[in-house]
Amino acid sequence: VDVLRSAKEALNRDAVLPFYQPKVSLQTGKVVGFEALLRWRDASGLRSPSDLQEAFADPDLACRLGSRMLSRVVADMRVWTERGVPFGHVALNAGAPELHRADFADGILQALAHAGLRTDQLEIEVTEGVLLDDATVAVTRALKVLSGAGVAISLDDFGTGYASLTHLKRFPVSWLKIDRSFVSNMEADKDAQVIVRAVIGLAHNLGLKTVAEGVETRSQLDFLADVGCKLAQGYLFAKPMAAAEVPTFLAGWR
Ligand code: G
Ligand code: G
Ligand code: NA
Ligand code: MN
Repeated sequence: VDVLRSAKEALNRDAVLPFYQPKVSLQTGKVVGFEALLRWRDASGLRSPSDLQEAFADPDLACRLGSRMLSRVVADMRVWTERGVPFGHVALNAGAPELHRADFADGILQALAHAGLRTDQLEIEVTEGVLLDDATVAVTRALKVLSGAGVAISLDDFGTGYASLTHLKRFPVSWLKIDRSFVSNMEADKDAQVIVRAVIGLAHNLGLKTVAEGVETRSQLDFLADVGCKLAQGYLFAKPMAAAEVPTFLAGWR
């Protein structure tokens, strides 16, 4: 109840905002885009979705948080575009309540069009749980409309659920994000290395591109590059940062 009230207050105070974490190409070393991660400010400081589980479990609040994130992200992308900041793309996370709304896909396409942004400048991240448990006609349709319009879909946290790649191929997913639990286990656990190598190979054979999350060390990065992973994200490159820090970050990147 407390979390719900403080999330509502944050929405009313306009204190919900995206932080941005870069995605780096393992081939070129360039930043190709950013994931937008929700943060909200309250008296105790800056808080993240792990404190907000209850708010995301409330469908109405989850949708309000999601649409606030969309408008904040689009506004940031516009500012960067006007200033010539080469941000690449932004990936927005979307949960089941948002994906079930009949106007979800159209709302995104309208927001992009209104801001004069291209559809390939935005991506949507969904968790495999959404496609396993909640893959209603509405969700499938939303993903088809978005990907058909040029908004790429990423499958987040891959490997934490029980989704098979053949099942996932029924959805218009372009990117597979290998969950950070596999990446962080790779050094200590040879099985995790075998799994990551196999998942990347299978994904590529099925026409999916791969992103590794939670990359913290140089040796994880070298292993991932060696097995052909396309992109990586993690504290090795940068922690999620405020929109205002993005231009400086990009200017200082190699
Ligand atoms: O940033 P942090 O580690 O707290 O993120 C925790 C989880 O919350 C991640 O799994 C992330 O995908 C999810 N998350 C972050 N921002 C959003 C958002 O805007 N919407 C939704 N639905 N989930 C988000
Ligand atoms: O579930 P999702 O993958 O969207 O969660 C992303 C969350 O993981 C963000 O809250 C972000 O702060 C956190 N994160 C990003 N990179 C790293 C990393 O290298 N190590 C750890 N431990 N957490 C990370
Ligand atoms: Na995510
Ligand atoms: Mn993830």
